[in-house]
Amino acid sequence: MIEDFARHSLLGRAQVNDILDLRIHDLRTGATDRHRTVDDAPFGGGPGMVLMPGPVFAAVEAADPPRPLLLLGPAGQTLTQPLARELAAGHGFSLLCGRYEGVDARVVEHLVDGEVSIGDYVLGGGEVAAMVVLEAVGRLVPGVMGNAASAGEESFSDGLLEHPHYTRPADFRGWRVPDVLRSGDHAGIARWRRAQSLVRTLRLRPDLIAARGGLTAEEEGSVVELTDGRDPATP
Ligand code: JCQ
Repeated sequence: MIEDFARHSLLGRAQVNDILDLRIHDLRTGATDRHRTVDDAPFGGGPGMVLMPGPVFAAVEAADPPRPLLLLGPAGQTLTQPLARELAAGHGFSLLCGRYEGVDARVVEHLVDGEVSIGDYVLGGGEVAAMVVLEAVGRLVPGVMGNAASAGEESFSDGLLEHPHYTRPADFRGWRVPDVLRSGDHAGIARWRRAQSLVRTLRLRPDLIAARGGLTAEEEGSVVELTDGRDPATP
C-alpha cells in the first residue's frame, strides 16, 4: 500500500532523485512460525488481536531503522504543521504502523521512542496515518516540491488559512472574480489576500487566531476595512 502510494506521489520522484530515502519493512519478516503470525489474542480476554512483541522487535532490530521510532496511533502527539517541520528538519525517523486492537505494551515501553496521531479517530491500522505523515513531512524536504509549494507552506506558517483562489474564466455563470485580482495592483492584491486570510480564519477557525495570540492592530485594521466595520464572524 505504502510502496504504491510513494510511487504515485511526489515522494516517488524525490526518491528516484536521491532526495528522500523511504524504506518499507513488512513486520512478517520478523515472524517465526509457518504462518508468519504477527498477532495474538489479548491476555485478560476481550475482542480483537494484539501485535506480538517478538515479530515487532525482530523486524525493527533487523532493519535497524533511523531513530526516533514513532508509533502511529490515537494516543500520540497530534501531527501539526510545526511537528511536520520538526520531522522534516531532523535526521530521519521511522514509523511503526499499529494494527488490530493495538501493539503489545512492551513494544511501546521498550522499543518505541514516541507516538504520533493524525487526529482523534480510530483507523483499522497505521498505514493510512503513515501516508499522511509521509506526505506532510516529505513535501517540506528541500527539493521534493517546486518553489510554488514552499511558498504555499509559508502562508500556513503564520497560522492563517489561505485566501480564496480564482482562475479563468473571469466570469463563471455570472460569478465574477473580484476586480482587485485583475487590476494589476500588486500591493492592493497582497493587502486584499491578507485581509481575506484573516477574515476567513476569524470566521472558520477562530482557534487558529487565538493560538497565534490574536490580531495585531494593523491586522485588526485590514479586517475592519474589508468587512466595512461589521463583525467579521458574520458572513
Ligand atoms: C492514528 N489517529 C488514529 C489502530 C491500534 C497503536 O495502536 C493502534 C493504532 C492504530 C492505527 O492508528 C490510528 C490513528 N492517528 O488509529 C489501532
